Amino acid sequence: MTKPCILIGAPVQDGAGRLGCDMGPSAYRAAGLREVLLDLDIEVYDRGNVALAPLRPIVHPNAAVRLLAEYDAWTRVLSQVAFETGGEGFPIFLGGDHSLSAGTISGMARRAAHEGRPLFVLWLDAHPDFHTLETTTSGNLHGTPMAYVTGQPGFMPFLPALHATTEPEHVCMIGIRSVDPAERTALRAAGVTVHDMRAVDEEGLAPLLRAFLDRVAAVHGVLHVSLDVDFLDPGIAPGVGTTVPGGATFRETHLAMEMLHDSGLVRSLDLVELNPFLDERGRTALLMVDLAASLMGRRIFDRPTRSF
Ligand code: 6HN
Ligand code: MN
Ligand code: MN
Ligand code: MN
Repeated sequence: MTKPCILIGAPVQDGAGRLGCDMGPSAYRAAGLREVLLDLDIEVYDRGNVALAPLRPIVHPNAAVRLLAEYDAWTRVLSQVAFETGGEGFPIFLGGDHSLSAGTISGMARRAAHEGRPLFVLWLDAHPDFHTLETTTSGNLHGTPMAYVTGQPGFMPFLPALHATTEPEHVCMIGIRSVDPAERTALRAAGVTVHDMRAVDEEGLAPLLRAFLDRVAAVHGVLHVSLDVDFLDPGIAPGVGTTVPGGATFRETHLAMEMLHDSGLVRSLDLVELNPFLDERGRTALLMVDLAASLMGRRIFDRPTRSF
Protein backbone atom coordinates (compact mmCIF):
# COMPACT_ATOMS: atom_id res chain seq x y z
CA MET A 1 0.00 0.00 0.00
CA THR A 2 1.47 3.34 -1.06
CA LYS A 3 1.86 5.95 1.64
CA PRO A 4 -0.21 9.11 1.32
CA CYS A 5 1.37 11.71 -0.92
CA ILE A 6 1.90 15.13 0.57
CA LEU A 7 2.20 17.96 -1.92
CA ILE A 8 4.24 20.91 -0.69
CA GLY A 9 4.53 24.03 -2.79
CA ALA A 10 7.98 25.61 -2.52
CA PRO A 11 7.72 28.83 -4.55
CA VAL A 12 11.44 29.57 -4.41
CA GLN A 13 13.01 31.72 -7.12
CA ASP A 14 15.78 33.50 -5.25
CA GLY A 15 18.38 30.92 -6.28
CA ALA A 16 17.79 31.22 -10.02
CA GLY A 17 19.09 33.83 -12.43
CA ARG A 18 15.68 34.40 -14.06
CA LEU A 19 12.36 35.14 -12.43
CA GLY A 20 9.39 32.80 -12.80
CA CYS A 21 10.11 29.62 -10.82
CA ASP A 22 7.84 30.88 -8.05
CA MET A 23 4.92 30.04 -10.36
CA GLY A 24 5.98 26.38 -10.48
CA PRO A 25 3.71 25.07 -7.71
CA SER A 26 0.64 26.63 -9.38
CA ALA A 27 1.61 25.14 -12.74
CA TYR A 28 1.88 21.62 -11.27
CA ARG A 29 -1.54 22.02 -9.70
CA ALA A 30 -3.02 23.35 -12.96
CA ALA A 31 -1.41 20.43 -14.81
CA GLY A 32 -3.36 18.04 -12.59
CA LEU A 33 -0.75 16.50 -10.30
CA ARG A 34 -3.26 15.78 -7.53
CA GLU A 35 -5.69 14.20 -9.97
CA VAL A 36 -3.16 11.81 -11.57
CA LEU A 37 -2.15 10.60 -8.12
CA LEU A 38 -5.79 10.11 -7.08
CA ASP A 39 -6.28 8.08 -10.27
CA LEU A 40 -3.57 5.75 -8.96
CA ASP A 41 -5.63 5.27 -5.77
CA ILE A 42 -3.07 7.20 -3.75
CA GLU A 43 -4.27 9.37 -0.91
CA VAL A 44 -3.18 12.97 -1.55
CA TYR A 45 -2.90 15.90 0.82
CA ASP A 46 -2.00 19.29 -0.60
CA ARG A 47 -0.42 21.40 2.13
CA GLY A 48 -0.44 24.52 -0.02
CA ASN A 49 2.66 26.65 -0.39
CA VAL A 50 5.36 27.07 2.24
CA ALA A 51 5.95 30.69 3.25
CA LEU A 52 9.41 32.17 3.59
CA ALA A 53 10.75 32.36 7.16
CA PRO A 54 11.89 35.76 8.49
CA LEU A 55 15.19 36.91 6.99
CA ARG A 56 18.38 37.31 9.01
CA PRO A 57 20.97 39.73 7.67
CA ILE A 58 23.86 37.67 6.26
CA VAL A 59 26.84 38.98 4.32
CA HIS A 60 29.33 36.75 2.51
CA PRO A 61 32.81 37.84 1.40
CA ASN A 62 32.18 36.51 -2.13
CA ALA A 63 30.53 39.59 -3.65
CA ALA A 64 29.01 37.50 -6.47
CA VAL A 65 26.71 35.67 -4.02
CA ARG A 66 23.08 36.78 -4.45
CA LEU A 67 20.17 36.53 -2.01
CA LEU A 68 21.93 34.50 0.66
CA ALA A 69 19.52 35.63 3.40
CA GLU A 70 16.62 34.23 1.35
CA TYR A 71 18.51 30.96 0.76
CA ASP A 72 19.11 30.66 4.50
CA ALA A 73 15.44 31.31 5.31
CA TRP A 74 14.07 28.89 2.69
CA THR A 75 16.54 26.23 3.80
CA ARG A 76 15.42 26.50 7.42
CA VAL A 77 11.72 26.29 6.72
CA LEU A 78 11.92 23.57 4.04
CA SER A 79 14.26 21.44 6.11
CA GLN A 80 11.74 21.42 8.93
CA VAL A 81 8.80 20.72 6.59
CA ALA A 82 10.72 17.86 4.96
CA PHE A 83 11.62 16.31 8.30
CA GLU A 84 7.99 16.44 9.46
CA THR A 85 6.22 15.37 6.27
CA GLY A 86 8.83 12.69 5.62
CA GLY A 87 7.54 11.01 8.76
CA GLU A 88 3.89 11.25 7.67
CA GLY A 89 3.92 10.15 4.06
CA PHE A 90 5.65 10.65 0.75
CA PRO A 91 6.42 14.36 0.29
CA ILE A 92 6.55 15.80 -3.23
CA PHE A 93 8.15 19.24 -3.20
CA LEU A 94 6.82 21.43 -5.99
CA GLY A 95 9.54 23.90 -6.92
CA GLY A 96 10.72 26.40 -7.15
CA ASP A 97 14.35 26.59 -8.19
CA HIS A 98 16.91 23.99 -7.19
CA SER A 99 18.17 25.92 -4.16
CA LEU A 100 15.15 24.44 -2.37
CA SER A 101 16.92 21.07 -2.25
CA ALA A 102 19.28 22.43 0.39
CA GLY A 103 16.24 22.35 2.65
CA THR A 104 14.44 19.25 1.43
CA ILE A 105 17.51 17.00 1.37
CA SER A 106 18.84 18.18 4.72
CA GLY A 107 15.39 17.55 6.23
CA MET A 108 15.13 14.11 4.66
CA ALA A 109 18.66 13.29 5.85
CA ARG A 110 17.58 14.12 9.39
CA ARG A 111 14.44 12.01 8.95
CA ALA A 112 16.50 9.04 7.71
CA ALA A 113 19.01 9.43 10.55
CA HIS A 114 16.09 9.51 12.99
CA GLU A 115 15.07 6.11 11.63
CA GLY A 116 18.62 4.79 11.70
CA ARG A 117 18.79 4.40 7.92
CA PRO A 118 21.22 6.00 5.45
CA LEU A 119 19.85 8.54 2.98
CA PHE A 120 20.80 8.27 -0.67
CA VAL A 121 20.13 10.93 -3.30
CA LEU A 122 19.48 10.45 -7.00
CA TRP A 123 20.24 13.76 -8.72
CA LEU A 124 18.73 14.00 -12.22
CA ASP A 125 20.05 17.24 -13.71
CA ALA A 126 22.16 18.74 -16.48
CA HIS A 127 24.19 20.36 -13.68
CA PRO A 128 25.77 19.01 -10.50
CA ASP A 129 24.88 22.14 -8.46
CA PHE A 130 28.08 21.52 -6.51
CA HIS A 131 29.41 25.04 -6.05
CA THR A 132 30.27 26.32 -2.60
CA LEU A 133 29.58 29.91 -1.56
CA GLU A 134 33.25 30.60 -2.33
CA THR A 135 33.41 29.00 -5.78
CA THR A 136 30.17 30.24 -7.36
CA THR A 137 30.85 32.87 -10.00
CA SER A 138 27.27 33.38 -11.20
CA GLY A 139 26.20 33.89 -7.58
CA ASN A 140 22.96 32.04 -8.37
CA LEU A 141 22.60 29.81 -5.36
CA HIS A 142 20.60 27.10 -7.17
CA GLY A 143 24.11 26.08 -8.24
CA THR A 144 25.06 25.11 -4.67
CA PRO A 145 22.59 22.79 -2.84
CA MET A 146 24.45 19.50 -3.38
CA ALA A 147 27.64 20.96 -1.96
CA TYR A 148 25.73 22.16 1.08
CA VAL A 149 23.93 18.91 1.88
CA THR A 150 27.09 16.85 1.47
CA GLY A 151 28.92 19.06 3.95
CA GLN A 152 31.41 20.75 1.62
CA PRO A 153 33.40 23.52 3.31
CA GLY A 154 32.45 27.15 3.81
CA PHE A 155 28.66 27.01 4.25
CA MET A 156 28.87 27.44 8.01
CA PRO A 157 28.06 29.81 9.66
CA PHE A 158 26.13 31.32 6.73
CA LEU A 159 23.53 28.56 6.41
CA PRO A 160 21.84 26.38 9.05
CA ALA A 161 24.16 23.87 10.71
CA LEU A 162 23.42 20.39 9.38
CA HIS A 163 22.27 17.81 11.91
CA ALA A 164 22.78 15.10 9.32
CA THR A 165 24.74 15.46 6.13
CA THR A 166 24.33 13.21 3.10
CA GLU A 167 27.49 11.25 2.44
CA PRO A 168 28.87 12.18 -0.99
CA GLU A 169 29.31 8.45 -1.66
CA HIS A 170 25.54 8.11 -1.32
CA VAL A 171 24.83 10.53 -4.15
CA CYS A 172 24.38 9.46 -7.77
CA MET A 173 24.09 12.11 -10.48
CA ILE A 174 22.74 11.23 -13.92
CA GLY A 175 22.29 13.42 -16.99
CA ILE A 176 25.16 15.79 -16.22
CA ARG A 177 26.41 17.86 -19.18
CA SER A 178 27.31 21.30 -17.84
CA VAL A 179 29.96 21.37 -15.13
CA ASP A 180 32.00 24.36 -14.01
CA PRO A 181 35.75 23.78 -13.33
CA ALA A 182 35.50 24.25 -9.55
CA GLU A 183 32.61 21.78 -9.42
CA ARG A 184 34.58 19.16 -11.37
CA THR A 185 37.47 19.31 -8.91
CA ALA A 186 35.20 19.19 -5.87
CA LEU A 187 33.06 16.32 -7.20
CA ARG A 188 36.13 14.18 -7.82
CA ALA A 189 37.57 14.92 -4.38
CA ALA A 190 34.27 14.17 -2.66
CA GLY A 191 33.66 10.84 -4.41
CA VAL A 192 30.22 11.55 -5.87
CA THR A 193 29.09 9.10 -8.56
CA VAL A 194 28.57 11.15 -11.73
CA HIS A 195 27.10 9.60 -14.89
CA ASP A 196 27.28 12.25 -17.56
CA MET A 197 25.20 12.15 -20.75
CA ARG A 198 27.96 10.33 -22.57
CA ALA A 199 27.66 7.47 -20.08
CA VAL A 200 23.89 7.46 -20.60
CA ASP A 201 24.38 7.40 -24.40
CA GLU A 202 27.00 4.70 -24.33
CA GLU A 203 25.88 2.40 -21.54
CA GLY A 204 22.18 3.18 -21.29
CA LEU A 205 20.33 4.70 -18.39
CA ALA A 206 18.88 1.46 -17.04
CA PRO A 207 22.12 -0.32 -16.05
CA LEU A 208 23.54 2.85 -14.49
CA LEU A 209 20.43 3.37 -12.40
CA ARG A 210 20.08 -0.31 -11.51
CA ALA A 211 23.62 -0.41 -10.11
CA PHE A 212 22.81 2.55 -7.86
CA LEU A 213 19.48 1.09 -6.71
CA ASP A 214 21.26 -2.16 -5.82
CA ARG A 215 23.68 -0.18 -3.66
CA VAL A 216 20.83 1.56 -1.85
CA ALA A 217 18.94 -1.68 -1.26
CA ALA A 218 22.07 -3.51 -0.05
CA VAL A 219 22.33 -1.29 3.03
CA HIS A 220 18.57 -0.82 3.53
CA GLY A 221 18.88 2.83 2.55
CA VAL A 222 16.14 5.29 1.71
CA LEU A 223 16.20 7.33 -1.46
CA HIS A 224 15.37 10.94 -2.24
CA VAL A 225 14.98 11.87 -5.91
CA SER A 226 15.67 15.38 -7.14
CA LEU A 227 14.42 15.94 -10.70
CA ASP A 228 15.55 19.14 -12.39
CA VAL A 229 13.57 20.02 -15.54
CA ASP A 230 16.83 20.57 -17.42
CA PHE A 231 17.69 16.86 -17.03
CA LEU A 232 15.28 16.51 -19.94
CA ASP A 233 16.16 17.56 -23.45
CA PRO A 234 15.03 21.15 -24.07
CA GLY A 235 13.14 19.94 -27.16
CA ILE A 236 10.59 18.24 -24.91
CA ALA A 237 10.98 20.42 -21.80
CA PRO A 238 11.43 24.08 -22.75
CA GLY A 239 10.04 25.54 -19.51
CA VAL A 240 13.32 26.07 -17.68
CA GLY A 241 15.83 28.91 -17.45
CA THR A 242 19.00 26.84 -17.84
CA THR A 243 18.43 24.66 -20.90
CA VAL A 244 21.39 22.57 -22.07
CA PRO A 245 21.22 20.66 -25.38
CA GLY A 246 21.54 16.89 -25.42
CA GLY A 247 19.34 15.96 -22.48
CA ALA A 248 17.43 12.83 -21.57
CA THR A 249 14.60 11.66 -23.79
CA PHE A 250 10.95 11.11 -22.91
CA ARG A 251 11.33 7.35 -22.60
CA GLU A 252 14.67 7.44 -20.80
CA THR A 253 13.15 9.61 -18.13
CA HIS A 254 9.94 7.62 -17.82
CA LEU A 255 12.00 4.44 -17.61
CA ALA A 256 13.99 5.94 -14.75
CA MET A 257 10.74 6.78 -12.96
CA GLU A 258 9.31 3.30 -13.58
CA MET A 259 12.45 1.61 -12.24
CA LEU A 260 12.42 3.90 -9.22
CA HIS A 261 8.83 2.95 -8.50
CA ASP A 262 9.52 -0.76 -8.82
CA SER A 263 12.51 -0.49 -6.48
CA GLY A 264 10.26 0.57 -3.61
CA LEU A 265 13.16 2.61 -2.23
CA VAL A 266 12.01 6.18 -2.91
CA ARG A 267 10.71 8.20 0.02
CA SER A 268 10.51 11.75 -1.34
CA LEU A 269 10.75 13.77 -4.54
CA ASP A 270 11.74 17.28 -5.63
CA LEU A 271 10.30 18.62 -8.89
CA VAL A 272 12.48 21.66 -9.54
CA GLU A 273 13.38 24.46 -11.92
CA LEU A 274 10.09 24.55 -13.83
CA ASN A 275 9.67 28.12 -15.06
CA PRO A 276 6.08 28.48 -16.29
CA PHE A 277 6.89 31.89 -17.79
CA LEU A 278 9.23 30.13 -20.25
CA ASP A 279 6.96 27.14 -20.89
CA GLU A 280 4.88 26.52 -24.01
CA ARG A 281 1.21 26.05 -23.21
CA GLY A 282 2.06 24.06 -20.07
CA ARG A 283 3.78 21.22 -21.90
CA THR A 284 6.74 21.05 -19.51
CA ALA A 285 4.47 21.12 -16.47
CA LEU A 286 2.34 18.34 -17.98
CA LEU A 287 5.44 16.26 -18.73
CA MET A 288 6.75 16.65 -15.17
CA VAL A 289 3.35 15.62 -13.77
CA ASP A 290 3.35 12.62 -16.09
CA LEU A 291 6.82 11.66 -14.84
CA ALA A 292 5.72 11.97 -11.23
CA ALA A 293 2.85 9.61 -12.05
CA SER A 294 5.32 7.06 -13.40
CA LEU A 295 7.40 7.36 -10.25
CA MET A 296 4.29 6.83 -8.15
CA GLY A 297 3.32 3.67 -9.99
CA ARG A 298 1.55 4.36 -13.24
CA ARG A 299 2.44 1.68 -15.78
CA ILE A 300 3.12 2.69 -19.37
CA PHE A 301 0.33 0.34 -20.46
CA ASP A 302 -2.16 2.33 -18.37
CA ARG A 303 -1.02 5.75 -19.47
CA PRO A 304 -3.94 7.76 -20.86
CA THR A 305 -3.50 8.88 -24.44
CA ARG A 306 -2.61 12.54 -24.63
CA SER A 307 -0.80 14.58 -27.22
CA PHE A 308 2.02 16.85 -26.13
N1 6HN B 1 20.42 24.40 -11.72
N2 6HN B 1 26.71 26.02 -12.75
C1 6HN B 1 25.85 27.14 -13.09
C2 6HN B 1 25.89 28.19 -11.99
O1 6HN B 1 25.35 29.28 -12.20
O2 6HN B 1 26.42 27.90 -10.93
C3 6HN B 1 24.42 26.67 -13.39
C4 6HN B 1 23.62 26.24 -12.23
C5 6HN B 1 22.30 25.65 -12.63
C6 6HN B 1 21.49 25.32 -11.44
O3 6HN B 1 20.33 23.90 -12.82
O4 6HN B 1 19.63 24.04 -10.80
MN1 MN C 1 19.72 21.83 -10.72
MN1 MN D 1 20.08 22.08 -13.89
MN1 MN E 1 27.93 4.37 3.68
